[in-house]
Amino acid sequence: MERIVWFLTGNAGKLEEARHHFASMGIEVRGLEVPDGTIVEPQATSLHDVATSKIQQALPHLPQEGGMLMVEDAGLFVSALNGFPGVYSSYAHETIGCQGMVKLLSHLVSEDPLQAKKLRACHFEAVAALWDGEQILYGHGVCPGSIAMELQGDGGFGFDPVFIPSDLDEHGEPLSPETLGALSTHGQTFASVSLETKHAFSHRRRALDDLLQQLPRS
Ligand code: ITT
Repeated sequence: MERIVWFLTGNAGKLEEARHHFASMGIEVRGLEVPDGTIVEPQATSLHDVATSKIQQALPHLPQEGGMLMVEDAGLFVSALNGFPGVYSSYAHETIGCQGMVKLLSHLVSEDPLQAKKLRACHFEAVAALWDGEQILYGHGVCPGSIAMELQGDGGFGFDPVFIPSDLDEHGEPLSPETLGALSTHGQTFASVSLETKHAFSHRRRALDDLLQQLPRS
């Protein structure tokens, strides 16, 4: 029988990415609907704590037919802003958006592209938490990169139009900004590349892989 993961998320982009990824494992991902106001986003300072709180709040709403329950919390951490917006990324995206992020960093420019990348360094981070029926398993993923000088591309969601991932080595691991990798978006943002390409780099894919490794195969 196909395994089911109920994914609590209000973000259609995240649901699509998780579906795409879990399908290869024969796991069906379904969106978990809960009445408005059921889940209170905690004022926590770590993605791990936010994810744990949401799992605990959502557990009573797991459908009778059973299955696993997953939440995944992500954020964009900008070095020059001491990690802001981090756990507040959703709010920052709703308020200042990608345009505001570019504006916040507009003073961080250099004619040297490498220096510019370093000044505008950031990373996406994701924590996926999954209730497997007995315990909560956690997966963690990071994707380093830099903030683009302007919005680019119309795919993806959230801060994708301003996020340029760092290159990857031949094993798919991220490299420091000065190193040219085996896989590169050549300065393109996540919003300018295919979902497959985003997945090769993405914090979400890494967090979900980390989680999948902890699940029994059947
Ligand atoms: P949930 O209902 O699942 O919590 P959310 O949109 O609030 O959906 P997160 O808290 O995980 O999602 O992420 C916070 C924000 O960080 C999100 O709204 C985006 O603006 C940004 N973000 C997270 N992952 C991203 C990605 O892969 N690409 C672009 N932006 C991303």
